[in-house]
Amino acid sequence: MMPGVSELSHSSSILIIGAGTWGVSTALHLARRGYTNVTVLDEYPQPSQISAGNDLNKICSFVNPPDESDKDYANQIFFAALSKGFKEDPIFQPHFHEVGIVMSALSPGGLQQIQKRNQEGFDMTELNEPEDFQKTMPSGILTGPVRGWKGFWRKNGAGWVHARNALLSAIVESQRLGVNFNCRYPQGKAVRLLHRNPDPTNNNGLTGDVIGVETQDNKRYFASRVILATGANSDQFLDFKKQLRPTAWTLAHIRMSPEEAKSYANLPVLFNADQGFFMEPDQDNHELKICDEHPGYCNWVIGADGERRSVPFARQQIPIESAKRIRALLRATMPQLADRPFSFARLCWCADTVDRNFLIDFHPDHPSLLLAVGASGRGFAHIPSIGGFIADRLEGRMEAKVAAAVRWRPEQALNRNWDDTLNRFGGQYKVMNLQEITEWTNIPNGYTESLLNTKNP
Ligand code: FAD
Ligand code: FSA
Repeated sequence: MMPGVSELSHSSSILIIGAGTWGVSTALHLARRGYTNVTVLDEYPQPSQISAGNDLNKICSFVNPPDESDKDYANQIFFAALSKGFKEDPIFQPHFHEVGIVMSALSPGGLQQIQKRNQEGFDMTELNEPEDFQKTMPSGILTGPVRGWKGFWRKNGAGWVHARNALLSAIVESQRLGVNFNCRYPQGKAVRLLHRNPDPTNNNGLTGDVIGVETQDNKRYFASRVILATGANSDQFLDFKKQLRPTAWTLAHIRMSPEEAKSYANLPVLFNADQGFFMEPDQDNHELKICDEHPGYCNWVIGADGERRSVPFARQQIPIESAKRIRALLRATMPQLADRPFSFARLCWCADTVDRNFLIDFHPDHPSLLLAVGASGRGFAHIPSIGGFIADRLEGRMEAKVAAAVRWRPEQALNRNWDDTLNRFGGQYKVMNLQEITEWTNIPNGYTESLLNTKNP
């Protein structure tokens, strides 16, 4: 134990900043382990409208537990744990829909990427011709040309999760187990970390261990341990030394009739690494969510130090170019829906690490601060289990090989190429800049956050 850091016990005060996917999973696991003094802060009421996990649906594929010798051991451990969670945990199991997944691509890079996924032991069919794809769904659905697509259909151990309902389910259970949620503005908005013995002459006073957080209403919360789980907004609290790149993707909904929603039920997820993806419509509100695929959008702002930083902002509109790509995906697959108006759209922010491995570690200079960030655009499916790994790290018992993969690793980001596509394809095949976007959708009632330090929108 580092000098000055209090002993951790089940009655220690633990403050989680961020009630998104990972914050909520952590709260649940801590409560299940018997921690009795857990508080979660969020600036938005539950489920937060800016949480990347607050969504109709998310893709989720299972993997089998890896061998010790697996090159990708840590990642496979994480995936094996989520697989168990969605199969067995009553809080999450009802929200998983095992409808299978059609994985596909157009470009050689995209094809190589989809093949990398661990598929052993699952029921797989290769898909080469448009008709092969069309047959993965009942007739009258994939009526588009599906031209040039190659891929495979995995019929089991994959599907989608009702993301918002899974989040809500975890929140309700955590509350039942005694977790205190303070999720509203301004009381739940963390504005800065509080440090022990801050030295104002050094590094803006950000020295010493972290002992709590100050909220927008000037209130101070003190805790034995602080867990930072603010997703794409995390690098506003401390210098992550370029380890996090806030990056946004885009999604849109179209509304269907109740009858249509029924006839589009139980479809396999359809993912194309170059064009985008969709799942069956939501059966409550009859909305179909569609995403275009691309390496992501950053919002580049030049700081006083001359460095560029991507600064997230919430917007329930998307660039027109993205809307066009979404319609192009529909034209290729379900042209009968391609011209319907969007009922909702938004930017959805996540934070990419250099290698897209998670970042779950204590901060080297602030030993009571645990970072639970860097979900790297693939962190939702981990909702049943990621909190268990975060709790393991908190308790100092994360498996060494896993801890090594998700450690604080600024050396990896020293010469970071901010424009790295990180094996993503589609769109313009490059990371795009929101500062360059002039045309946005104009969907009625779309919310736009105002941010002082960003020009856009
Ligand atoms: P979030 O869920 O975003 O949570 C961060 C929380 O912090 C929010 O609730 C926010 O309100 C809160 N917060 C922020 N600032 C403050 C503050 N100052 N004070 C207090 N609270 C604050 N993953 C998959 O596994 N499968 C998928 O199919 C998939 N699809 C995706 C599609 C899109 C379009 C996007 C963008 C992401 C997708 N992901 C998917 C990734 C996944 O959604 C994220 O990796 C995951 O939700 C990140 O969880 P998080 O807890 O780190 O962040
Ligand atoms: O199979 C998956 O985990 C899909 S994650 C969905 C997605 O939109 C990505 O396709 C995108 O590249 C980014 O990572 C955000 O999430």
